[in-house]
Amino acid sequence: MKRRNFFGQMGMAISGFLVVNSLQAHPQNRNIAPKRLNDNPFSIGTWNCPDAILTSGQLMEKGFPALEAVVKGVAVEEANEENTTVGIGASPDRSGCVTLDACVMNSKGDCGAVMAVENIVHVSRLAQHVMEDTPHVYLVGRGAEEFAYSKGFPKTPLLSPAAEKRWKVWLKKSEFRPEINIENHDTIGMLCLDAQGNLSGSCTTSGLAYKMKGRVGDSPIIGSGLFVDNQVGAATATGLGEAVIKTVGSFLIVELMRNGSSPQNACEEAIQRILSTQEKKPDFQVGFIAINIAGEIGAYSIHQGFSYTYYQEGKAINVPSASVY
Ligand code: SD4
Repeated sequence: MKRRNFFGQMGMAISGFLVVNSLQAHPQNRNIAPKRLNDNPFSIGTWNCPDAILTSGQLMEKGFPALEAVVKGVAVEEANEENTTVGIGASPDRSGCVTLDACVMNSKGDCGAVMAVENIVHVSRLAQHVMEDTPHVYLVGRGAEEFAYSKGFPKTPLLSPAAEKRWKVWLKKSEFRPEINIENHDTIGMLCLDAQGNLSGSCTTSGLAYKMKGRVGDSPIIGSGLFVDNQVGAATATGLGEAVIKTVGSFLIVELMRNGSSPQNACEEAIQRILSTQEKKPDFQVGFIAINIAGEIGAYSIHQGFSYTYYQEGKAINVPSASVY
């Protein structure tokens, strides 16, 4: 065995041990995964996003398809100025400019995404337009913004006074390092399963606070921040996008489910894959959520603090995710 392979496998074995160990350390987190009841609409979103989840669930109860439910659901957070990682009010990049990323994917496997978009609040809806009204999947920057105006989106400055104030405080030290606390990660990834058994998903974010100008993370990248396969299930991610992109996390989870893994095991294996590339305990967070077509869900993260919200019988329920550490 080559030395590099040996250490690679040792690393995987060690991180496998950490996963098992920490699961034993947090057993209360393991039996929480709820399941869709009968054929009722079901939706699940990253972090504590009750209004967004309620919106999506109630729309599906009224007969709206999963795609409309997911886009209208995440729009609640895009319009929420208090959410510092999505839509209006989000933290800017280092130059003080708020740029948004989003993608959508429907039950037919169609997808669309926009990246580094300025002045547009509802970028998930814009991604849907890219999917439905253009021959392309990705539109970025100025091109995406101009496309939005051609579709009637209003021009809206995204930097709120509160976000500008936070940025000015940050500028004093200008220290950039990924943070793992909940405040710095509330990108919304949402997966909806409608009464017809069709799945759709969306992921929308401003990315990491004070990122380099032009930086794009995993959230709008199909297969990394989101993947949907109506025959199998869907997954979405939050956290340090660079780590998710390197392991194509959401696609990996769907492929693991295709090969028989439960959503929970698939999320755990995707986190394990990230850990296997790390020499020491990572100082960044990644969290995944997943759903299969039977309506079973899974969630897993590197560090404690990640949570997810799901819709069931008219309620949005927030649950802490199991984690490695
Ligand atoms: C990114 N994954 O741009 C996003 C950040 C995130 O909550 O999830 N924040 O890397």
